[in-house]
Amino acid sequence: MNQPVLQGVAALNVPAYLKHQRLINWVAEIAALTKPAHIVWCDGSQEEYERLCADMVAAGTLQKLNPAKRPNCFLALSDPSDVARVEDRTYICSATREQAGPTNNWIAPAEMRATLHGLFDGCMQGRTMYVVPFSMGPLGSPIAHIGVELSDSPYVAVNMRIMTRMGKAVYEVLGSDGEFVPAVHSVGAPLAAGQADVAWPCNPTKYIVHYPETREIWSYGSGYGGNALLGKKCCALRIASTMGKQEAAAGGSGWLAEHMLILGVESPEGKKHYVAAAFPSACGKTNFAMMIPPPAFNGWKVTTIGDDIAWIKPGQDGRLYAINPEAGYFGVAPGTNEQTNANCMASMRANTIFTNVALTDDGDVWWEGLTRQAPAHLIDWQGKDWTPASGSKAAHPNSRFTVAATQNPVLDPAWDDPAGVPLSAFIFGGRRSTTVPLVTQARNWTEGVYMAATMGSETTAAAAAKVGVVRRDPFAMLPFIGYNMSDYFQHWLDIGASNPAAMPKIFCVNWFRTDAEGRFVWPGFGDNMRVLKWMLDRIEGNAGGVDHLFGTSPRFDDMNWDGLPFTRAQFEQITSIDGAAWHDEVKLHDELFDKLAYHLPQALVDTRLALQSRMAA
Ligand code: SAT
Ligand code: MN
Repeated sequence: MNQPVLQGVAALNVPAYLKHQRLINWVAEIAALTKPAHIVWCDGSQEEYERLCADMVAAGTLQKLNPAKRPNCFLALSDPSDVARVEDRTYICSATREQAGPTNNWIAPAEMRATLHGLFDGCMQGRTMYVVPFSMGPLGSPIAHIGVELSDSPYVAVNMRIMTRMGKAVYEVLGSDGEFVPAVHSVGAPLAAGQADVAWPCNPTKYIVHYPETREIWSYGSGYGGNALLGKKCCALRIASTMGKQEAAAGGSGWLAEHMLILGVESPEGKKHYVAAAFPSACGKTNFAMMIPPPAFNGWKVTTIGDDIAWIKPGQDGRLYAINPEAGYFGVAPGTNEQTNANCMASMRANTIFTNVALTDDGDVWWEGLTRQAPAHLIDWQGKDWTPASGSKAAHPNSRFTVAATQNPVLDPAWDDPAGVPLSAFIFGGRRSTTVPLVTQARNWTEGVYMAATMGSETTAAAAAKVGVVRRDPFAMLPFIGYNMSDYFQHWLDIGASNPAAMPKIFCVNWFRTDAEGRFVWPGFGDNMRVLKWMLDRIEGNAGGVDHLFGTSPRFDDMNWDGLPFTRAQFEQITSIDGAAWHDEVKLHDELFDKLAYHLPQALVDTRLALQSRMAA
């Protein structure tokens, strides 16, 4: 291979096994721009992972946890300013503003390129640039896509190894001319000669930028989660959603990249269904994906395909097939415990990277909700002494664990199947303390798309913004659609129209209604199995329900209550439909549709009109 010579920066040192000249040239070009002191081509090996972790321990970025309590586990504490996705700094730089649509930040590509060129010039000085090849989806699967992330963060390199199929084998799939998504990431903190590093370098200026036309990702200034692990939200949702739409526009069937968990549920008789469920960030997707059914559901099994992202394509038979493009979980720690998610607790007993949780005196981790009683002393997520009297949170509300899917004791046997699994249902769930009932089935595809499109949710700590305000979050994809949202709605309608009889049934759920004291009424977690069971019975055609304004919901007697002391009055509290509240709710749908008027599908407008006339009747 031709090894471009770099002026004044690190030698490229391209490994002999790499046969892709375009990729090599791109790495050379980015190195010439960013000027790293060293370049490391990640091979994805265990040895490399251990070496990078040891380097980060030496640098103070990671702390090794007590091997007797958490073998091969590490703790990273971020800069206090770098703890979540930055939606207001996230851009979709398509050729025109209309292509990005009113829900995305947009700057003309040429202008953004000029800005980023300035920021990236020399931004890796004094640091190592890691070349991180990754596959989203099983290596070589026809559904999978390959990306390469260039990052000056070793934390990113090791997290990407857990979260994706990362390493040398990716180059074999790429061959000498395969397509890949180029992704450039810098923490934006160059080091002058002799300048000491900090534990978590980052920059107050942040840019998370996507160019859908060229399928490029550029991320600057943050080392955290979805801002920096570019295979996840940036590639597997924003770029991939655009790809799925583009393929439809080019005359193919098109496909969907969705913010959905995928789970398998098997009855005691051995009948198995797969369902995909969309919830906004930090609304319990990981818990739902690893759910343990309550004792009364003896013999029922829930297994995990994925906990955050689904890529979904029509198969030969017209049904929709889903894969999980990821290989690990980057889940929210607070609230996770042996009662809420025992499978998750088992997953993170070893080989886990924790970020922004608290450290116990015996070298283990702790977060709010892990135990009923907090330890008497901790080091909090900001590295400070903490006691229960401190009055602050010991773990950041968006603190996370990174763990390989293969550590999940209920991993579905088909989780790595390149063909994907056929879906029987889509579930859409928001976090709403009022208004939206426990569960509703859409009477047809269009009604289901309407439900998903108008979904609202109270915001969580996963994004750097005000928490707890209701915002419209269509399909739980507001921060993740890489193109115009109205075109995305149309894409969903088109996929449904391709084979209506074979489509999954659509449901919307709300686990989060509260009582007058603000307490959740629905027990959630394993008891969500009761709702899932009603859905499966509906799919099989043997569960009752009652039709109302916007769909079909179970009556108390349509659900299985074995082993749960849940009263009719409580059921009423979480399923009642308050006419006045719905009047206001539909006004908010109107506001959303006004905002999305350009290209808004007429079918959704008609659905809203029908809803309004039912309300008036
Ligand atoms: O985007 S993150 O990976 O940081 C978390 C999320 O929003 O789901
Ligand atoms: Mn997510």
